[in-house]
Amino acid sequence: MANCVRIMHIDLDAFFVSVEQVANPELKGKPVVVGGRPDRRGVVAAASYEARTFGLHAGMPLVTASRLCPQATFIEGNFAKYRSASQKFMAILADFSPYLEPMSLDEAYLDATGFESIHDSIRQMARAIKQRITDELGLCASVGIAGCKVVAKVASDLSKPDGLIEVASGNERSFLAPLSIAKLPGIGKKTERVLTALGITTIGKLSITPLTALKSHLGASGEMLHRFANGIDESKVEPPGEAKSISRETTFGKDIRDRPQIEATLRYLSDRVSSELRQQSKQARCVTLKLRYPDFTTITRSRTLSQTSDSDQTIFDTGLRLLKKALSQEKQPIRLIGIGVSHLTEPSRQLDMLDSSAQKLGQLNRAIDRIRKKYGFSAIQTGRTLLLKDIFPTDKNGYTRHTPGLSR
Ligand code: TTP
Ligand code: MG
Repeated sequence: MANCVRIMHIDLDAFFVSVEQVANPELKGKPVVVGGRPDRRGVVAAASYEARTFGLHAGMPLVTASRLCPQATFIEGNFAKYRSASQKFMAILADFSPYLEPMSLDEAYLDATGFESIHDSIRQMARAIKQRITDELGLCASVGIAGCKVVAKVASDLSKPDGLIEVASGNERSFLAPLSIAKLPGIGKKTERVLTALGITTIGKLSITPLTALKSHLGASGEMLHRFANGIDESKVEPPGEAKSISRETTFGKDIRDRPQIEATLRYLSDRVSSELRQQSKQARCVTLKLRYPDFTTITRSRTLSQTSDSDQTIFDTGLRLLKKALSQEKQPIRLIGIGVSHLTEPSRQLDMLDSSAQKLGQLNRAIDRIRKKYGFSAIQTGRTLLLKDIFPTDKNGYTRHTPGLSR
């Protein structure tokens, strides 16, 4: 008999917080928040399950979190520590199956089809994975097992914390049906509002809503959500090629309108993005600007480059054009700004040779990278970013932005 497809979704519980609790066991069982000091701006990155009982959650402003739960311990966080824990977590998973697709620092899909023969059952395999994560890292993972990715993810989410849910093959639809639409990946706040207004509040109801109706209200994503609601997701577990995008963003100390400062911040973030691009020996085809306003609405605007690039100047110029357009259309001050690049490719040498100005720019950028490697990121700055000295503290690694431990 052919094996039926078995996909696992593994996600660590309260990841950043749990890493802090391993380092400082006194924090175990207590309300803990990683994200920054409560008197600063910025948001909760991770909240312990004890903190969640007070209503705290990721993305909540720190001031609100400290008002709801003043007794919580607030930790700034340390990205390098979480990255290192993440690498160990992924290494454990890779011991179980080469068909592994990391989705974020603390989350991965694993294709376990056919692995029953090694572990007695897939459920047993999941238990063994959870055990190793606890024994070796002191962390807790929740696991969902199902016939496709989207249902496995819903299952792991529902099982949290320290959970394990297996959805038997063929039961995907009935498993999803009673759940609220908010549990379905791909349904954000906005889509939830549209569907609720139509009287669609459960995934079951969504699954039997005619496709044409969904498409007329939700556009192209209506089709995907209809498939998901019916427990259908054909996407494969894809072991990583390389990074698909690189981005950097920051929240300002206070909402700002000052154009030179906004542009200087964009310049700085663009430099960090392009420097990372060159470090990965990649070029980008697409540049995306992200802005968040004081009311938390967030927009992204993208532009395709006529030629792929890894140059500070090109990425900044493109971001700046997008920024100018966005600022002309929206009069609110800015809370957060970010810039990212995507559609990454290997550098094309031929173009460089044809275009000597591109070649010179490339040499200049590489020289800058060498100096920064030796003396720190702030050693070289364009005139524009010097303005930032007034709004962000600096250290050897550059400006420490809103959440210093999490700045990259
Ligand atoms: P999640 O897996 O979404 O959250 P979590 O691990 O803290 O909690 P759980 O999975 O048990 O619900 O994200 C993993 C880490 O990513 C999280 O610990 C901190 C970071 N993160 C942010 O920095 N900002 C965010 O908005 C979110 C959602 C996560
Ligand atoms: Mg998690």
